[in-house]
Amino acid sequence: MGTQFEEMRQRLHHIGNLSNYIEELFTKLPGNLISDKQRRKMMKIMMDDDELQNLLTGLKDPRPPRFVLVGRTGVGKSSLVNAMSGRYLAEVSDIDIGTKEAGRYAYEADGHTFFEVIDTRGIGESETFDTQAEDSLKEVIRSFEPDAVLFLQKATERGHIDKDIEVTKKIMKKAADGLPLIAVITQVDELNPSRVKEPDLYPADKLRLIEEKAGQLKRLFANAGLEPAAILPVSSYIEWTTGEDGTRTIGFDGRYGMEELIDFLEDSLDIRAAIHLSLSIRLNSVSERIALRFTKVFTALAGTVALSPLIATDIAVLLALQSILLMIIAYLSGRELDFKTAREVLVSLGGIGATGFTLRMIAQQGSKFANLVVPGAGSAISASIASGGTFAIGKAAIAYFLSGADEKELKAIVKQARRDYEEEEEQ
Ligand SMILES: Nc1nc2c(ncn2[C@@H]2O[C@H](COP(=O)(O)OP(=O)(O)OP(=O)(O)O)[C@@H](O)[C@H]2O)c(=O)[nH]1
Ligand SMILES: [Mg+2]
Repeated sequence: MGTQFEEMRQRLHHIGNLSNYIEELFTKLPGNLISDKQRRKMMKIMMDDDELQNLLTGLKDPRPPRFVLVGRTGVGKSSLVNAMSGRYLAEVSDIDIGTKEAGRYAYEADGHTFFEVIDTRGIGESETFDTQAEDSLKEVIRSFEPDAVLFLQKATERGHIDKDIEVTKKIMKKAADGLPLIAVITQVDELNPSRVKEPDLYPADKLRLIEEKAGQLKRLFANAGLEPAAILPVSSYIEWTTGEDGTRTIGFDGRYGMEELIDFLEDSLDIRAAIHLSLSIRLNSVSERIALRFTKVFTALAGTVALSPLIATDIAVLLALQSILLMIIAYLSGRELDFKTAREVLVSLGGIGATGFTLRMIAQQGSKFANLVVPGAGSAISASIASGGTFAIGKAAIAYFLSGADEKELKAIVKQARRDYEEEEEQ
């Protein structure tokens, strides 16, 4: 898949092993910043945190997303998979699953599997899809352990939608209970005026038709007692250009709604599948996305740390935690996992007053940082200040290390992060 991919995959894998060397990271903090007792307590809090452990597992063992695709022949299942990945993938028959209504496939390019799917294209048309066929399909789907069910319906379809929804209902109930059901309205470019293929140029009328379709499908699902996790209209329209060596690249890009679909999948799939998805199709922004995940996890951790009686009054503990977050984000940008890089950004943010007194203090302390005096009980940090500050620091570090923002931009980002955090707190 290319060296950039391989490098990033290894970098993520390395961070995934964080549990193994968290202790080592703590030792990279300057001496007597925090006591041994605090260090042990902090380590325990981190090791016990499900969100953090979950994220680490995903980074260590990414695997292709597994979808059950429900949609008739020609609805655009294969095209959707290509459109999501932006590549012309090979549909490889994976194993014979012994039912004629469905097949299991891997979508591949350059020896890399992007997705694994069970394609149920045959069900709708089949006259022989009886209880027995249903049961065997149920077993097949269960052992496949899908991440989600994708229901596909053409935007221009008028017939048999009810029947397709019934089939979906059966599948959900029998084999996919509790999984996200994502309804995808395909080929929206074919809605009037169908000659307009350029998504940015869709006229208001076309956009209105798209919205109507989504509303209509939602009602049909509701009538059947089903509520999809999302209803997403897309166009997978791509004109491929074939090169001399037979490889296909995008000639004309008419994709619509694809970013929304991928965003939704990243948020709702199992973490290992979500990270594989980011890594295979959003390589350029994957480090930023992972950094944001870490920022969220550490934002919650900071709250827990601030509430822990052992360390509640100690600002240095919060700094230690934030430093580790910074080391991780710096590492995602390709730098060393060391305290020096973390401090570099803490100090530069201190200069712009990022998180109020916390950072100004470090900036002033400079080389005396190691001797930071434990503030008295009066300066105990509340959980919400600890979390808010950590969130702002994470966002600023992402901007600094990964987007190369300048000081002015950083200021705005930090301000925005604090507002975002406060808004979320209020909800
Ligand atoms: N205009 C337009 N055509 C599309 C779109 N998606 C798919 N098509 C076309 O519709 C036809 C069927 O698309 P496929 O992706 O092969 O459909 P499928 O669901 O995989 O079909 P089976 O593999 O037979 O089950 C092809 O000619 C595609 O080029 C789209 O978003 N817009
Ligand atoms: Mg197909």
